[in-house]
Amino acid sequence: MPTHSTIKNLRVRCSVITPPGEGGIGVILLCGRGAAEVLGTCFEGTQRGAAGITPGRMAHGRIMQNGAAVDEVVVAHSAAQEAPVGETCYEVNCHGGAVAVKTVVECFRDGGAQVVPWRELVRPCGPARRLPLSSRSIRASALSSLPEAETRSAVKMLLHQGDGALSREIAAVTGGLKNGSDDAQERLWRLVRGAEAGLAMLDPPKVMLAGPPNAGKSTLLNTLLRRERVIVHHLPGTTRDVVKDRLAIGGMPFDIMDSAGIRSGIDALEAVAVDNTLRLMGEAGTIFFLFDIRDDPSVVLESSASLPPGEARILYVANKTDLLDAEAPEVDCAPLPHRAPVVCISAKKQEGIGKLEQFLLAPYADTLSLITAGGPAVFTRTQREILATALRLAEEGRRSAAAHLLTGSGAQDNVGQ
Ligand SMILES: Nc1nc2c(ncn2[C@@H]2O[C@H](COP(=O)(O)OP(=O)(O)OP(=O)(O)O)[C@@H](O)[C@H]2O)c(=O)[nH]1
Ligand SMILES: [Mg+2]
Repeated sequence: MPTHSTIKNLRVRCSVITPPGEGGIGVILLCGRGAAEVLGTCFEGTQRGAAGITPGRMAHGRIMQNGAAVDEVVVAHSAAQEAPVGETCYEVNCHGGAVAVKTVVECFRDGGAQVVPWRELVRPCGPARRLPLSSRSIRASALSSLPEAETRSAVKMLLHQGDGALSREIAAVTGGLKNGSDDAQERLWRLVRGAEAGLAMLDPPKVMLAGPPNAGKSTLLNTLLRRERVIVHHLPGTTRDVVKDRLAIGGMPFDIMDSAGIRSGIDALEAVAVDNTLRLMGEAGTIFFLFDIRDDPSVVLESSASLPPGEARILYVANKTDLLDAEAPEVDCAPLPHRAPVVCISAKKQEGIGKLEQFLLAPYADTLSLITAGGPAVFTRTQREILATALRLAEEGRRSAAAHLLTGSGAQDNVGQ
């Protein structure tokens, strides 16, 4: 029997491939050279053990943890040609309850398997994998990405790409590059530029609401989500944990995070919450930095000093304009770090919210309407990399090399579709 560390060296991976949540059945893939050994650590077959489940066969049995059965399962050994070369691959069908699935995964992990995201195990195989721009590969990627699409627009976008919108455009670009057509490079540039929107539809950009305590961050989160998601209170320091939720604007999903107000001289618990806020702020693509429009500038200056220096798009949001006697004054952001624009809103009265939504959509606005109307969209990083390299070649005047790269990546399959 191999030891735990030998199994680890055999890089056995497991992943749940059914959607999260309660369901009738949960399916876990267990793959790798030592998959039989990992299965053997916890599978008790009714008629045969793990070693007896030969390729193409199935076995019924129980998954055991600390001597007790945790679930009843049916294990299928994938036919050899479906598994990556040299690997054993089992499909373990267990009961679909979230706890059952989680416990079976735990048993495999304890047996030496590494838990990986499902996309690492479920990939188009064969020629499609080697030719990422072939119509077959694009279709396979689009369909296998459907479970990740969390907005209607993302689903529509993938279905259009599965139907050939991207393949046809790549074929037209490739043909144009070969025959010297003027607009081929322009069309290629549009594909590469629009990739950000296609990718963001499946991997929503992170937006952080940050700023001093009591600025109205939680109120703004509720207003953007149009429901009472988080507690709002007049006492500063209300929010401790970062709260994340999904927001869709014009069909584009965003992960929006409310956070603890940034300030110093606080108790140990709040200090942990602030540290957490600062860490997550570094991961956000967009930061709305809120402050009370009536705040003393020194308060705003102190907390804005913690804004990360990185690539994030920052928008200063002067909130609570409804509490001003007169029209909102011009807010001078010059002393604040980062050259960022400022908008005035009232989160409570839902005024000025459209400006925030426009700011979020701005990087995608051009391509979003095209994509939602069924146009071509680049939706994987590999597609973007190849197309960006082809564009660079075309810009250097090497049009036939660019066409060659696209053809070599599978684009020739698309011609005539
Ligand atoms: N008048 C008015 N009050 C607001 C507005 N936005 C928030 N408030 C009030 O300001 C107080 C603080 O709001 P929160 O949303 O909890 O502020 P926060 O930034 O999340 O505060 P912490 O979680 O403590 O960091 C509450 O009493 C809100 O009702 C606004 O636009 N106008
Ligand atoms: Mg709050």
